Amino acid sequence: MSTVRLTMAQALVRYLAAQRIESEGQETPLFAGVFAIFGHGNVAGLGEALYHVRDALPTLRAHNEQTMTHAAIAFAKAHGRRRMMAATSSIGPGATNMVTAAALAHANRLPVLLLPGDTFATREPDPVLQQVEHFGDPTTTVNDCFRPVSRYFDRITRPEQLLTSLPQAIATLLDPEHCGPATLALPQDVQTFAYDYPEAFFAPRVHRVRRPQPDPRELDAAIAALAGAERPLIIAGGGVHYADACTRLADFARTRGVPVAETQAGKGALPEVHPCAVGAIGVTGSEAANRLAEQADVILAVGTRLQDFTTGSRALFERDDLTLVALNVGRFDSLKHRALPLTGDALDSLTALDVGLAEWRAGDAWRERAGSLKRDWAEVVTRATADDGRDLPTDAQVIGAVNRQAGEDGTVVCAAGGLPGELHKLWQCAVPGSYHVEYGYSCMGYEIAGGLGVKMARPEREVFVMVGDGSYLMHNSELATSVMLGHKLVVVVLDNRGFGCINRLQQATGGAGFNNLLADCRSVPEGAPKTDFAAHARALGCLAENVRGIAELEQALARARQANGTYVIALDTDPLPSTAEGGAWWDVAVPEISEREQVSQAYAGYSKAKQRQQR
Ligand SMILES: Cc1ncc(C[n+]2csc(CCOP(=O)(O)OP(=O)(O)O)c2C)c(N)n1
Ligand SMILES: [Mg+2]
Repeated sequence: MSTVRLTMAQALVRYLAAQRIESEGQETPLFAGVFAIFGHGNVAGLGEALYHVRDALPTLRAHNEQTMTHAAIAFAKAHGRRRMMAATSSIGPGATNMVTAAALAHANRLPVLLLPGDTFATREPDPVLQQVEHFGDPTTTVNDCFRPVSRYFDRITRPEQLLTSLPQAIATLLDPEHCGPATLALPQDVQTFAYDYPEAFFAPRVHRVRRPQPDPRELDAAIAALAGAERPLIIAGGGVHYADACTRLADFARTRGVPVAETQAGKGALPEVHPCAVGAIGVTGSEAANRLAEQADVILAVGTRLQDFTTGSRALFERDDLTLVALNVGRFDSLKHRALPLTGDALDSLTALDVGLAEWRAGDAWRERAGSLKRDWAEVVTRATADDGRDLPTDAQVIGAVNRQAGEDGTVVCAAGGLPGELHKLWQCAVPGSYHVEYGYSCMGYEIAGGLGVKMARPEREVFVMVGDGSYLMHNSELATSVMLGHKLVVVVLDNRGFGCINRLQQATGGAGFNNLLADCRSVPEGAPKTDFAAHARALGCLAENVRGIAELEQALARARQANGTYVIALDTDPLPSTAEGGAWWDVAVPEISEREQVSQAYAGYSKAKQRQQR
């Protein structure tokens, strides 16, 4: 067996560069690159190794470990989990900065390879700078924080461990069911140790994402359930996109007249103009989808985790007389909510259902009802998103302006605040891939970094990041990365002077306005200063302007589209209004007792709503 003598870090990057993926007849490198922030925990070992493969596996310098990893995750999502990136940090704070991003990837079932540096395996110089000492357990390091937020975790304490661990890490990243972050903690000394690796380990390897087939008996049961349905509804989740099943689902729905509602991750599976598209479902759902969910006799949930925002905290559609069929690539998700499970790939399973269902169609009255609810909802959207000339526009009106400017080739990116709910209700998708909202972990500060990852994956699309003042102030430094790398973003900052959505939630639960809007926060007598977002963005190298009202915003958006660099537009918005129509109850626990009368009232309403919740 011929061998090659390499350090562990050199072997690691050589292996990564040799991995390829075949998708839709095209073969590309599996890893588009490595986001890296170096420190003593990775610069000498992994850093030196990355330098030598920088053409095959580019290294990209970012500004914060959490947000660079968000960018890597967004890249993978925009590629339908078929291409991905790695992210490497030093030890200690650099590594723990990535933990939040690992959790985000974990919740959203998205692949990212995390390579945090780790303390010396030999322990010879202990305690090293940034090492947290664990008195009772010297095998523990801060990188153990990655365990609960990784689908695969290993600490490489000997160079030869790569031979068995790396293929498992890659397999996890590509597994449609177990997909999520893979973490290889890399002690800084072991990164530099040399070993005679078999040459064959580095042979180019072409991967394909598996399509697990449904079990014939589960399929028969699902067909029987659907074939007896008069009032069926489909809920499309992110799995529809990842299985590349959007067109198949659109065809299935059209021929059988089944209305399709979408989760946050599923939004855009059907273009808004599709006759069966009835919009968003759940807490931030359309009136059309939610009424249909209440009245359906069979719901086919495809590729969704059925989280509380989708199920209205289990009070929207979980009735005893409803049959829920859960088509999901993962057993974990297809068994939730007492569903009839159909575990398998969404594309192939939809095809199998289609064959088995022969001539079955939804009832005429049901199809007409769906059509008329859809038309009613379209009027709500038009009304909510129209400019009425006010000085402090609503989030909905800003969404209207951005949506008009985004057109066919724009993708909107968002994650936290009041915007995701309004976007879910109101954004009109032209094609799959035009809507990218991270609402599994809903992590403030994902927006700009996520936009960067989307733009890297889909350079042909104009990426519109919509971000609140709170999220912007939490994480904005990857704006500088977007400028440095030449990946253009159009960023719209909605400045409502605080955490608008949490302020509304506080009021809805009977709370006093407290610690959310800047006006309600402890501050110097003259109040918190107004942030000049345009000046801030310009300082980071962006083109930027502050505008007032929707008319000015529309003009600025047109300028931003023409520009060839990252362009930030900030405007003041009203923190109070949100679209009242649509939506469903959301379970947010209210104090059972309080000195505030408003809290007691809220609790009474809360207890009543709880009664509708199926347990
Ligand atoms: C990292 C993180 N911390 C806290 C939260 C809870 N949270 C959700 S939205 C929000 C406020 C967001 O403020 P902003 O971005 O200005 O949006 P707005 O609510 O004003 O629309 C907070 C604190 C979160 N989602 N993520
Ligand atoms: Mg805000």
